[in-house]
Amino acid sequence: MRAIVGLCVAVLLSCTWVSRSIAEQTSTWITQLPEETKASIIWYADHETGDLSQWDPPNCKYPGAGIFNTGGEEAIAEATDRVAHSGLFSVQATIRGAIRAQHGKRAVRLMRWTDRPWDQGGSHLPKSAYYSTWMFLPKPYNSKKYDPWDPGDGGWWNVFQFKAEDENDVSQPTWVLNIGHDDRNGQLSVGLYSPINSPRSILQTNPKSLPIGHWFHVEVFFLVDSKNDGEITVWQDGVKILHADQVKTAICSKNEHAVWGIGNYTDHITGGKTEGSCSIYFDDAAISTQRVSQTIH
Ligand SMILES: [Ca+2]
Repeated sequence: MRAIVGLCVAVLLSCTWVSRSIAEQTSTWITQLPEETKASIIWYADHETGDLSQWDPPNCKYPGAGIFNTGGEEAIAEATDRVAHSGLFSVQATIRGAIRAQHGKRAVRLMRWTDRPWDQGGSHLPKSAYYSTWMFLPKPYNSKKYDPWDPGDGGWWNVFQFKAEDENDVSQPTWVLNIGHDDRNGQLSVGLYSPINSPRSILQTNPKSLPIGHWFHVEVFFLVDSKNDGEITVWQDGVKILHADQVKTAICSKNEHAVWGIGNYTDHITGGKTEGSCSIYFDDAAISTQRVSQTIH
């Protein structure tokens, strides 16, 4: 009898420890932000639901968001516990078959254009806001294209983008954060590309390299304007790395709203297990009216 009681106590203690342990692990980065910063968050995804319902809410006719993949079974977005910035889960964005632009584009796109589903009283995202996410690159991927098979774009790898609808209500990219590869030292860094401005590319003068196998934070301030009064500023781990103002950030005054997304999108990449395959991770993504990376040092 004494042995049975002892066993029960041991099991109870063990259960208590497990539940506390999980609770501690699921206390996410966002819940630990300063109160004022936390109060400015319009929307976030920490993926602690263990699925992608924060990006693609079920049972909504008009979610104001969604997951848009290109490439059939060669583009997969899924929640994973393989790595997590905080809590237990992140989102894994995987593409395969992105080889020398010969098989077309492969894309995972996690997109938002409202603060909450239209069905639940959602509104367009504000005219200006901060868009952020933690990212994890497990390998030093390289999207650069080389002669003689470079079709002329030199390579691109879109991991964070803004879009807007044109006069015909067709969604088009406005500003893209690409990850580029420096062949001289093998380092990766973020650059901006905008097909609706001139010049189209803005690169860092002294590129801040991206870590491989470690989480890093990317935050963008985006002010929407279809004339030339828009603004975009990029911080990496709380350090300002890119900026443009007096630029176009929407295509037409009719659709002066931000559409934001993160993902894994290219037509050529190496550095993974096989040519054309690439998995990257995102966690603790947020839209806010205050800069969340002020707390990162
Ligand atoms: Ca998480």
